[in-house]
Amino acid sequence: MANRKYIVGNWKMNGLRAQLSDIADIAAIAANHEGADVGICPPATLISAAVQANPGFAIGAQDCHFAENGAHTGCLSAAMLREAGATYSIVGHSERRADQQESDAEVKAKAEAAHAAGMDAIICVGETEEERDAGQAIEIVTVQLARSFPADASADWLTIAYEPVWAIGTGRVPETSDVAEMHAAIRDKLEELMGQGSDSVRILYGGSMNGGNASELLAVPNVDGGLVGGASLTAAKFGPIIEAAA
Ligand code: G2H
Repeated sequence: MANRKYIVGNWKMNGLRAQLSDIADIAAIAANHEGADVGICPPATLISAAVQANPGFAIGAQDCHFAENGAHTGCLSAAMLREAGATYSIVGHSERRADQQESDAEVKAKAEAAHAAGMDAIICVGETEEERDAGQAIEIVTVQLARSFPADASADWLTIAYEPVWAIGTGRVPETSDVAEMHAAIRDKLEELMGQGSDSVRILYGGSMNGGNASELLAVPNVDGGLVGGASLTAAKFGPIIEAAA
């Protein structure tokens, strides 16, 4: 049976208090499309206000630290984000893997920290353009997934996002046949890693998803939703993606 679609907006480093009205508009659209799960991950500074203004709408974090607390200037623990109202956290986004040199082991620890603090986790994996051109995409992504994979994983709290690095914010998307091949490979790897229950772990596609390509991408086997960046910043752009999923 197909999994219920899950559409998550990743606002990255975008959004001041003035943009809270966009979250309210998106939450209203989501409330009218109960056929899909929808959420927004704003910058951490907006989590608390977004939660308070939109009860029942799923607000998440874009990252969390793997440590419970301590001398990590500028970082936020999973418990802090949960206390602010986030119910899930993205971990291992390729921008963090590249900009902050996050390793697979750190991503694994972050997913476990999120779960320990009572949040769900969305683990991101994806290959670079060079790796795809070299024919290594599936090997790179499945190894990344295995090394980033948390202990005690369960579909109750874990989601995977496949985001080819070269498709992020570029307007380029892979052929649907390539998306299908990669999502099938991720599904197989999940079965190997966790056995029973792996079919229920949702695998999102991310990378230049928009209102024009969402229907086609969401129809690909094993694509259980989308992790959306630029096209999640306004209701006008995000609404059509929610509609395509619901
Ligand atoms: C991929 C995605 C959101 P965009 O990073 O996670 O961003 O949709 O802008 O490519």
